[in-house]
Amino acid sequence: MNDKPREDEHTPPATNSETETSSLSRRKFLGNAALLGLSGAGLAAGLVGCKESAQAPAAGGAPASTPAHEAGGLSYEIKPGQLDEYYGLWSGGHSGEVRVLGVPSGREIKRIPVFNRDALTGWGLTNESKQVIGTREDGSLRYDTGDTHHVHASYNDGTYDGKYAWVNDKLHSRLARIRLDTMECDKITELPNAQGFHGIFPDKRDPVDAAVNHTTRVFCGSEFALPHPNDGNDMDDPEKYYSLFTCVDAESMAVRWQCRVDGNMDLVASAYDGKLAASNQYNTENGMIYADMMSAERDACVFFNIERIEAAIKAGKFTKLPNADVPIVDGRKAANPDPKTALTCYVPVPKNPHGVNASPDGKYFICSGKLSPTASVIELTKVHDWFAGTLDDPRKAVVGEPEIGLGPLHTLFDGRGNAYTTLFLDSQIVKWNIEASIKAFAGDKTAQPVVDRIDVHYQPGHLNASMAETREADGKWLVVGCKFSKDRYLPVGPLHPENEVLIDISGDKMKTVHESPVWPEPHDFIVVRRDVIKTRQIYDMGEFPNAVTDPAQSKVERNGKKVTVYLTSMAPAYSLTEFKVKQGDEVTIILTNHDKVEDLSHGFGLPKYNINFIVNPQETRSVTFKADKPGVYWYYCTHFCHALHLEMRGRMMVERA
Ligand code: CUK
Ligand code: CUA
Ligand code: CA
Repeated sequence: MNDKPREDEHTPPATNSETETSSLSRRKFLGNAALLGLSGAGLAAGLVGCKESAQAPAAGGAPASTPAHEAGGLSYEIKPGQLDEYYGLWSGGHSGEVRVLGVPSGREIKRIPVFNRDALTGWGLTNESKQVIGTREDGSLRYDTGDTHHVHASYNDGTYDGKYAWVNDKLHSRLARIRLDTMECDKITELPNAQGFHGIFPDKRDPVDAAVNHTTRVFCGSEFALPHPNDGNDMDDPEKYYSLFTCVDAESMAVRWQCRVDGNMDLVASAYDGKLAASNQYNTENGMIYADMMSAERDACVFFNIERIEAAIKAGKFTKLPNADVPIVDGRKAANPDPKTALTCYVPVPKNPHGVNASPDGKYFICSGKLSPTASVIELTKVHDWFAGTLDDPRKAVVGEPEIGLGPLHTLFDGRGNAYTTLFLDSQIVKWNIEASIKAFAGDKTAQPVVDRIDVHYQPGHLNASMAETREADGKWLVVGCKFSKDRYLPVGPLHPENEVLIDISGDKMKTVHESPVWPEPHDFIVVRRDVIKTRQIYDMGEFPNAVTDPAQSKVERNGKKVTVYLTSMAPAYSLTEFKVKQGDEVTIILTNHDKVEDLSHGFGLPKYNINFIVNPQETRSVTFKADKPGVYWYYCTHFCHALHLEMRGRMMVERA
């Protein structure tokens, strides 16, 4: 095993003992050497170390090939024909999509195109999807790139209600909603006055109306400061740059309000009482370059008093920017001198924190250190005390600060009082006890916060545990998203997959039971009990206002140069085996799938016109294009549907003008 001391602190220790924590105190805050680990060169050096230790068995004692249940843990094997216990909703990173995985198997079940184009489903090509994504005046997509980071689902009474999931687009600052009954994106909102829209979190109940105990808002943080309005003024004057926290209505997806802050925002969390939302801030310095962003020893976790913000808006205490009709309140410290009326509370936490997560008992938010080997435990009643004017210093809301390892990023929970934090630089997961960390912080020398640690391969970012962001956290499975897979899979050229690791957390010791490669780059995921999500297997034809409800209505309708083709499908045929249009026509094809059988989707591919989409059972989709090339074009079914699938085709004949 790997027992010789290493200088390279990115090398994952191959042991599974608590004794390493003692060495952490010598490295209280990361110096320049460790910071190098965050840069490309340092990271590469770290990965060389990873490769060596990869020869050693996985930490936790057992080689990965030992089934967990043999060692007395959970059974994770899902036999053919068996269904998984949990849905996993995964972000797809800069692929722009969301994915649905089964947990614990790790099987990818579905991809949900959101901010990307998708050749299979026609997302980004059909008129219906273009309307959701948004178009420019010429009808082209407003954007066909995106960068999804954080997926979170809607709540009722502190747990998931299976209605919606939301995901952010960091690239163009958009928030997308996915309806979970069909697992399709149904709305996208572009946030005004924002770049680097990163953290999102739905509220868990209404802070104003106590009777409403489900999600009505989604909170959005933005990482990058801008001059406002961002129209070319003040570009050389960083003093004028600032960031806005945005609240979006969960149902209408309209932007409700924005709140100006000091510093920037990164991740977002919402409290179980519905009254507080928070964002960790790594750039309280308002630096424009990274060296400036790391100059302060402490940054902050900023808390938003939602009820006060909404009351201020109701009372007309807001401003607006000329480019968007959105009320903006001022949450800067200077604008909020009296805690009893303050809209925001800035809780100081160590250097460049990353991640903020709400413990399932509703009591704490955990903010990771990133450049400090600590996590900060913030007690929410104390934040409320500060807002009530009975706590003099917001720093006193920090009630625990355990030293847990290098490069802590994200923290999740097992519902039994333990927290699990990814250590990016150490390539480990550390399990620690929240109450023990509070005792230790209060001076109890016998309290030992760190319970266990385990190696993962390599450089973990997010992690999540089953139902861990709800009151029903069940402490069974922990999934870890590793940013580097390095040597874990057959080599496939320069671009590597990421590595997802499944850890059994049901016992005292964590046990790694499974790994799988994933297409880059999931950032975050939630693991939802399968009974929470109730999907529909077929659509209702009546949902589509343009449905061709009777195959007998199939026809070509002309209105000047605009031609509409009404078409239906029923295996193994389209209702029209040929139709004629004229060169120069603007053609809209509306296709309704009349098959009512589960899993019976049809495709529609039209050669040389760049058309390819599918229609699911009882669904209607349409496409519009210019018939600019004369000739015969065989449209055909792209989605295998029937023994006569290959015969399912017809001719579009474009007559020469
Ligand atoms: S961020 Cu990716 S590891 Cu966008 Cu959630 Cu922390
Ligand atoms: Cu219809 Cu294949
Ligand atoms: Ca900083």
